[in-house]
Amino acid sequence: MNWEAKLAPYAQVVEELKVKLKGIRKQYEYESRHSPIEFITGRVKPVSSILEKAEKRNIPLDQLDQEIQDIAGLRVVCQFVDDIYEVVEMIRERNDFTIIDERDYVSRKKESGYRSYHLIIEYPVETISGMKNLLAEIQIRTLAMNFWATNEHSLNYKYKDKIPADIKNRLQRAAEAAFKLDEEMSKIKHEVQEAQRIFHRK
Ligand code: 0O2
Ligand code: 0O2
Repeated sequence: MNWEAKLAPYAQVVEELKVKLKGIRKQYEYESRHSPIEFITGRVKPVSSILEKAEKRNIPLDQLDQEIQDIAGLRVVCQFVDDIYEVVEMIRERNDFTIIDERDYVSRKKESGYRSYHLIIEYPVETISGMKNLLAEIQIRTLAMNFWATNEHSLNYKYKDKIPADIKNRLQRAAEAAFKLDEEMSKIKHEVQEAQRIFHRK
């Protein structure tokens, strides 16, 4: 397979969505309002990870576009838990793409301790051979959830998905601690935002 050609439209999707989501943040900044978005990252799934996932789930190579939903991946990181739902609502109201699936792992964490809100969208992208509707995954999470997920992801990589029991236990506790941190911060959200507004004006 010519992977570069295959993945080029996905790279286009990632870049376009990054511009659009960063645009939301900028608009809040111009209006000196608290942005529900702290930062955005995006990536095209590396070919090795695509092949690994395809093999693990018995996905034929001609069905990658439909079956692997996160070839184009966007991550929206927020300060507060409430911000996650604000971002979801904002995305829901857009007319430039369609949400085809959503998973709320924020209110219902995964067994690992993972929290995040996932949206799978269908995004129309123009290519030299016409318009293509491609799937993309948008993960929306707080800074604390992101910190946890990043570290857990590294450990999964290191231990090839077989994290030793004692480390798994610690990760579960760390997930609870991250959740508590989010809860505590939510309680002083207005104080923090007020301070940030004053700082921003200066
Ligand atoms: P900004 O907002 O203009 O500074 P790019 O092609 O540069 O847009 P790339 O190379 O994919 O994006 O960047 P990467 O390494 O994935 O990081 C994405 C963005 O997230 C970067 O900003 C980082 O500065 C930002 N980032 C990562 N961690 C944090 C964090 O903890 N806090 C904040 N506030 N930002 C973080 P950009 O893309 O340069 O955009
Ligand atoms: P990458 O690029 O390595 O992050 P399933 O695997 O069947 O549970 P599915 O269809 O993969 O479900 O979707 P799901 O569960 O919504 O998760 C998709 C992505 O969410 C994963 O992509 C991760 O990025 C993230 N994720 C899900 N669960 C966890 C978790 O327990 N820990 C961490 N750190 N991330 C998680 P990939 O394929 O792993 O790709």
